Amino acid sequence: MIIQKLEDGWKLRNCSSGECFNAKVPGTVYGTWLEYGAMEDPYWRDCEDKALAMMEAEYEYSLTVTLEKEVGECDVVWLLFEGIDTLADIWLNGHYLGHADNMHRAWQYPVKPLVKAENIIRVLLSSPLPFIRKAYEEDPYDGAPESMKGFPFLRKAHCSFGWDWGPRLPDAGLFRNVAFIGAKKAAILDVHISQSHREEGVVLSLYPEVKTFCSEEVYSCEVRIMDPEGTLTVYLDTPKTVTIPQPKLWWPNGYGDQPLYLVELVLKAGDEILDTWSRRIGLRTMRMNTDKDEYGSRFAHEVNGVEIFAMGADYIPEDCIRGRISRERTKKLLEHCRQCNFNVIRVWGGGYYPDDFFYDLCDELGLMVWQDFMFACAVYPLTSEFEDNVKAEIRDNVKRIRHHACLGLWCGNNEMEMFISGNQWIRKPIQKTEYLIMNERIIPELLKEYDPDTFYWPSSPSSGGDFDAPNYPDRGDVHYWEVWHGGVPFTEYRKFYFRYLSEFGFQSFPSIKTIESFTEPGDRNIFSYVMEKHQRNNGANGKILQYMSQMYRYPESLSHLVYVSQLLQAEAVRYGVEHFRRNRGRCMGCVYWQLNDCWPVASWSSIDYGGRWKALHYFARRFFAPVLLSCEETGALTWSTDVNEENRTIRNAARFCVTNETRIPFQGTVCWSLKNSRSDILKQGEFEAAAAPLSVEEFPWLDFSETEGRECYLSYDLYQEETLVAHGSSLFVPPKHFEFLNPELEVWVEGDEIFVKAKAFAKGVEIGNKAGDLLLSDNYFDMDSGIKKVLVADGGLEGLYVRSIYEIGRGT
Ligand code: BMA
Repeated sequence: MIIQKLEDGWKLRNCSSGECFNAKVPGTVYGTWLEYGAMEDPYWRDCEDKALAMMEAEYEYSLTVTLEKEVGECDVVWLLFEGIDTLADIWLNGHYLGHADNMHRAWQYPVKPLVKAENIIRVLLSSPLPFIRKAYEEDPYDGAPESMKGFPFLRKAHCSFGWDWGPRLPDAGLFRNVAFIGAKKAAILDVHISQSHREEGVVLSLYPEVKTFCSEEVYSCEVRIMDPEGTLTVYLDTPKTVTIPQPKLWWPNGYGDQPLYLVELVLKAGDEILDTWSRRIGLRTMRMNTDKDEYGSRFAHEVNGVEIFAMGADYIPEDCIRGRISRERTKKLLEHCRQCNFNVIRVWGGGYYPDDFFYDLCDELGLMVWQDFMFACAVYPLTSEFEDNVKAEIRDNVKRIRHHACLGLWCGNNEMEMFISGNQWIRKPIQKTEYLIMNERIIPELLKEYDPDTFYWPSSPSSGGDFDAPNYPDRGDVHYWEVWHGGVPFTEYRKFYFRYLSEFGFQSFPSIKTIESFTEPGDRNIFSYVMEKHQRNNGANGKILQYMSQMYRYPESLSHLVYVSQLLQAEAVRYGVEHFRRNRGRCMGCVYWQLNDCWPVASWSSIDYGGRWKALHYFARRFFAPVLLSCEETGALTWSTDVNEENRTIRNAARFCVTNETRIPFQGTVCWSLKNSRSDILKQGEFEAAAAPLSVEEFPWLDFSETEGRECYLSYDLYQEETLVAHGSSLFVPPKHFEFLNPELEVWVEGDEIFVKAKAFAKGVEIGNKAGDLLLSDNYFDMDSGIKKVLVADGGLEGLYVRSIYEIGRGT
């Protein structure tokens, strides 16, 4: 096919004010207005409100373009819009092409009879705001309360109307490529590739969708396969299947490599090449094991026959201003996932289907994708128009994404089965029926046709569908929100043995530099108007403080508050993940909410909008380590947090555990010591660890009931021969009650290494710099007295500082 991209020369006009700018496509209204300095940055202070008001207007894109000669000579010509956000009417040379009303679809119009040498394209974008208001007035279909009423009526990223971490910025535009596409005689519209793993190799069955425009020619297809080493094999004469002997299998990160094969189909008429189509695939089997077992039913990814413990986070759109998203930026984000031992990422259903490069990167980085369809926290009106619209959307996206090695499963929606089964948002009985028709008939039927090889799960969370106990702990996946939304302490995690956690989380503030990026000095208090505008979970700045009071002394400065909030979040999630990994087998997944932010905000993310790692992201590198040493301690937090309780009984004890998530046996030594605040050893011991592949080794309980928890802590290391694999420490009391000594931390640099010296036990050691752009091999760590070295991965070394929990609540 011949492609003429239509990127430059567009004009974009506000139809109310008449303001007009040259615009790039792909692009959006906000992106264009920001480029010309015609609006304030919507992330600055409370400027979001003005940006929202801009979306009451209509906008018009127009382009005058010369048709490329080669395209003009084609037998067919289409005008393709890969993504329109969202309500649009389209004209070519004065002829009306049609109405678009779904940002999740591609829109393509046959235009051969309409194109001329010079062409005028006009796209009128009408406002989404009156549309959803009117629809809601006529027939109220409800959804998440943080979003604008009526959002379920429009197939537009729901979170663009606001979410409990997202602002109301319903941008509009031509956010993906626009092009004239021409084809001569015949074209390959798509190819479905299905894999069968057999003894003789991997058999690929190829199902090309070829469209011919000229009946008398005889066509053939050639298949070319380039293996990961670059060796090309060509298969002639339209083979229906192709066998790859000695296949190099694709594995998720941590279990093996990610070799990729390039599959190319060449459509020919004699020697003339009419069209080519190519995609990169990975050879693997990928399913979910849902077999019944002694606890209920399993829920585990199984790749190449191996059950994988899913470790990762939920992904939301990376920016509300789409032009700020790029392949480079996504690459960095996903690399930061791989560096922290992620093997899965869940694309949450309230955003939009990511660009192709997202999935390409996941293929390369070994990140399995849990892909929600874009339905979240709502009920939807299943009229016949709506049904046709979402069917087309699902078809488009399934065909676009299905060949990717990373695709782990399709999931119907986010949290609909759970909420609807509890009658949330239900005003009339048909809404429940509409849910079932959509998620348990329409979607599975489409998948049967377009991607029968990929596992389908009706909702997240679910126990398999039919409103059968959707958030049940012993079957399927669970969203566990009692910690945070329910307000219970994070120690509750240990009371559960979920099969697969696809959401659980804890909020923190973004880094201080990120806060500075949207505030004036006078705003920098967590209860100020601006700070509350940048906290979308109602009252949650206070909730962070409330949770903080359970663990830490009161931090006097905003800088300390931010630091402690991040440590608190990291400790909470670590507490959960380590427990669930100790229960590998019964539990097979920990996907925390949430990886990233779409603007600068207080939220559950582990990487803030500025791309800065919060403490949680550093913790993730440790708690998702392929071989994890964890300590299940019992002390004040598990026995009694009330210091005034009569006859308060606390039994200090601990049990170590090695979780081996690799496919090779682990042999090593666990060394532990009980130390006082100066890090003098009071007691010590060691265990030989021999953990079989994909298994857990637990050691006996150690009793420390004679120990005064406020004065002593446990320090532990895991060695593999002479190499230190992991280090950690555990307290028997909340840090606020521990009698820290001043570690008198010192920090210095040698080459690209930073050294920290502590004169006493230091907890939550943070190293930072003036610019707030330091990325280190480790940070927010605990250290015994002594010296610790970390590597600088990125950022400057000017204005280096170091602090630890000791400093909190001491008037600094
Ligand atoms: C779950 C998600 C999101 C939400 C998050 C935090 O409910 O599915 O809808 O943002 O928790 O509340």
